[in-house]
Amino acid sequence: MDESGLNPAISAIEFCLSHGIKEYVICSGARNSALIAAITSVPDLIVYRHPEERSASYFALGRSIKKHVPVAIVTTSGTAVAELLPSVVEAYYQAVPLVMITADRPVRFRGKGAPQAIEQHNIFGDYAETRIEQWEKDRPLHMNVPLEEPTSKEIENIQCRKQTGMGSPAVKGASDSDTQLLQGFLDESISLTVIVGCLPLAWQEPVKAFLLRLKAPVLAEATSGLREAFPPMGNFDEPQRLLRIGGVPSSRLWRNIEAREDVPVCSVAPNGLPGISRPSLVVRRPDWEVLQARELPDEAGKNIIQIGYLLDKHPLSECSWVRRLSECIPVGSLVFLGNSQPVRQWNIAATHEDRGLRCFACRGANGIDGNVSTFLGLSAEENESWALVGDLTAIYDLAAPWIISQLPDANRRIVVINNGGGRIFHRLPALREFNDDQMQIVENSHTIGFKGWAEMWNMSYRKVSNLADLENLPDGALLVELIPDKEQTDRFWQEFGES
Ligand SMILES: Cc1ncc(C[n+]2csc(CCOP(=O)(O)OP(=O)(O)O)c2C)c(N)n1
Repeated sequence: MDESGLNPAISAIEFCLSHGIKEYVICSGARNSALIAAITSVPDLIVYRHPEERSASYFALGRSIKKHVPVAIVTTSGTAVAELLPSVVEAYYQAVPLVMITADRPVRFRGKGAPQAIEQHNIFGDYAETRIEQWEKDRPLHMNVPLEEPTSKEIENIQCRKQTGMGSPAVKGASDSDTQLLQGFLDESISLTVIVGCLPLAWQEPVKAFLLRLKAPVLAEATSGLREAFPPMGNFDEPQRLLRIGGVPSSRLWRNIEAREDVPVCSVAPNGLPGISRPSLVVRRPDWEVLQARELPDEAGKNIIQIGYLLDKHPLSECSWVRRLSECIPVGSLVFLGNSQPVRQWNIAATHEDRGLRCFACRGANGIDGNVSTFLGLSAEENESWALVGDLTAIYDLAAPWIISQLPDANRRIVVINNGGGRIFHRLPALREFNDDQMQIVENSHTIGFKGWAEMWNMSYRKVSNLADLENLPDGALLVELIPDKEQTDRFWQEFGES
């Protein structure tokens, strides 16, 4: 450290520049002023400002997922740092290179309980790399920067000397041993079922080409980007061997596989985790192009879910609304699917017509927090983007729209499916014996409306409870409060039969 004690701030930002980091989401405080000075000393960086670290960090996560490069979130010291944990966990499970640059008080304050000095070193534990030389951009990086109190003169003189470098690609190249392991699994498979969860964008085309060669039954979730290319044809109830590609799927097929110890499973997972507790094969980075796909017996059967008639019968049920949205969201839009039911409902009910919709979700840790912020991060350079989220999910992230005024004008539609609480719990068999009072606690039942939320952030507002209400939507940032029909929704699920 030089005399000023601010060199660590410059070094941290120069490290980021050398790795090509161009976007910085800054949550200010006094302690991180040297970091702010270092960032703003570099021309042509993209700088966002945000007063709420949790939302800000999810916004940065959305930027990083979208651009497939590291994006930095910058905070002051103290609880500001702790606010980042949820998004760091999500980034870890999604193998996203989120970079946390946190200002700290100098090392001599550690363990002393001095003001705004919490134990920040390694605060994210296993979820973030702290050794910059070990960081491989397939997980979050935490740079905790101890800083002395700066003088105004010192701040004035802060200047990064480096420009942004190209940085290396976030996704590492293929691994020969992974390719061989996966090839071995394929060669042993006489019958094989494939389930595809969230795929890194760079994987979508090669995985699609591989699956077209493989000709096995494929259940591709919306976040794989391949759902429309592989309509669900085949026997998914009784898989004999299962290949999972991408993030952990949300479908019942994957949940059931945990107990099916007779079914060998191979996961191709960017985060290297099996996603089930029993033994299975895991590979991270096979070379999709060299994999030999032995043609498997044609197992195509009936379409697994013949739900068209149920959707017609209950046109105002939640799933029918989701189908309707999947048909009327403009072609080519970005779509974010909130956790809880929207992501599941889309997988079940959305049209299989290929309308070029690009679907995203936070399925790393399945949290209902930060969903709106992640959506806004994903939406930054889009002309038309839509989020479908539950009401509690929206309530979790009320500060998210703060960022909208810093984004280019565009059609950003936040659809809150307001069913008065966490209705996913209504369908859980385990809770069937709960009485009304207990269900109220579990579901957090409420009668809150969202008009005031739209007004607070200068968004247009549209309440939707009939199909015609979705017509002629105003341009710009729009909050759609969608009120599904409760009875139709209940009847839909009863007749659909899935819990
Ligand atoms: C951060 C976090 N807290 C709690 C949960 C548990 N949880 C899962 S779904 C859910 C309810 C979500 O309600 P809502 O967003 O209204 O969607 P709905 O169930 O009505 O579709 C909750 C609390 C979670 N996933 N994430």
